[in-house]
Amino acid sequence: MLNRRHVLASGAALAAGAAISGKASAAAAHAADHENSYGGRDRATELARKLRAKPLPPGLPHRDYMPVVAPNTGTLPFEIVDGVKVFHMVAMEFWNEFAPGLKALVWGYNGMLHPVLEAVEGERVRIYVTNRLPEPTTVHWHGVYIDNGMDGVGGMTQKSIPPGETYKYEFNLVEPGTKMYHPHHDEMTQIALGMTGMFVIHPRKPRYKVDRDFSIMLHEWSIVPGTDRPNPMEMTDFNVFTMNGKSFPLTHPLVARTGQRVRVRLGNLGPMDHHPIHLHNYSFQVVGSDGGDYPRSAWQPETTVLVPVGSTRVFELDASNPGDWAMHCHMTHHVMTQMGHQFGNMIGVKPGNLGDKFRDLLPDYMTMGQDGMGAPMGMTSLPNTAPMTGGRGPYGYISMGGMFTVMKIRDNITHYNDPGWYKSDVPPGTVAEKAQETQLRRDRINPDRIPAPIPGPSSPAAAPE
Ligand SMILES: [Cu+2]
Repeated sequence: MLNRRHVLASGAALAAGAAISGKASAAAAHAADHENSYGGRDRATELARKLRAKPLPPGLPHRDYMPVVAPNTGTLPFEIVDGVKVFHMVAMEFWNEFAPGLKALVWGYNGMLHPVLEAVEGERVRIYVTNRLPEPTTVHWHGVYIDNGMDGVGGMTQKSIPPGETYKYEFNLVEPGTKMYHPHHDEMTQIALGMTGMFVIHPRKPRYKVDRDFSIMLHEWSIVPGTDRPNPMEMTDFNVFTMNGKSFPLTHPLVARTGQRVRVRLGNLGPMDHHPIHLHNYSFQVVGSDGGDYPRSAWQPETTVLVPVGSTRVFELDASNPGDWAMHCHMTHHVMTQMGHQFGNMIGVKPGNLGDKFRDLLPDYMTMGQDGMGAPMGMTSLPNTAPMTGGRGPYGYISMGGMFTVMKIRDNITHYNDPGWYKSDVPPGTVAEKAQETQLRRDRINPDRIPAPIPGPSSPAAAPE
């Protein structure tokens, strides 16, 4: 007959057995996870060996990987020659339209700002770089495990590429990840003028697949209103903020279908500022960086991910809720375009014709928002100057510009062209709207006791339709 002690003892034995098998499977999971991030000294040795080993055959889009979508920019084309993937990058100057009304001369590659280099783990790439700039340049492959002489540090690991010449970089891609590239010669000038890009190296065998894979390079610029050259001397007061070279409303939306798994790769090689990028509605998982995929145990639920200068961050989400979801930098001045910071706070002031008077002396002067700054400010007196804030939306003026875009999730779409605004699909009764007096009274709010707006110097700041 079992007594209480027996029961306790056998229970303890069962528990111990469970703990052992639990420990074993946890250890296996931990080892698998670990391999994706560190993998130990053996893996490090293996990487070094693979640098000089025979490469794997070149990977092809749609067969070996699903290409990334880089809104507003493109992916660099390649040729395959004798089992090597060949790219040709041309460093050059060209015009970029940042926002409606604002164009400037920038430096980039192949006539594009931030074009994506896309390749596959294990293959070999040969990248020609032609320098059509007025000064030497190099390309550094940021985060890429590489032969030292291919690292692109001008004067240290190679001779900088003189104007007019073409240099050749060639290496095996031994590690996948969301990497980047940029010059390592006169970085201050060349990066400030736009010479940065994403270098996406797809894994040969993905651990899992996603349905949409977006790539966005963040950048900041200093362009004095009325001028058309970004100023590389600027250290703090940037006034144009872009995603793949565009400010809202020129940023293309990120379109996905309800139910899809969506990946967003963000890179930041801007001169000085980190960008906390926020996506509305969704708690996403941060799954990797330029250091590689995070082990699943390190995935972190967030709604904002800080993308520091010199880093990439990758997040993923399950798109379960349709709508137009804003995705933007959460620094308030980074969702603005050009504005003057050097003048006083005008909130509550009656400016009259102050602006005209100041502009006689200071051509880039603009009087700033005495009723707040949510309404469009065209600054029409200045040529080549963007409005400070966003653009027209389905319900009125969107008072944000700069580093702002929209993730558009839709049910049952069959293509990824811009589906327009969600307003046309919105389920009835799900939009914030003017409260009715009967509703207020029902909910014990007395409409007669609601305070009047603050009397302003002009009529209350109404956003124009
Ligand atoms: Cu920012």
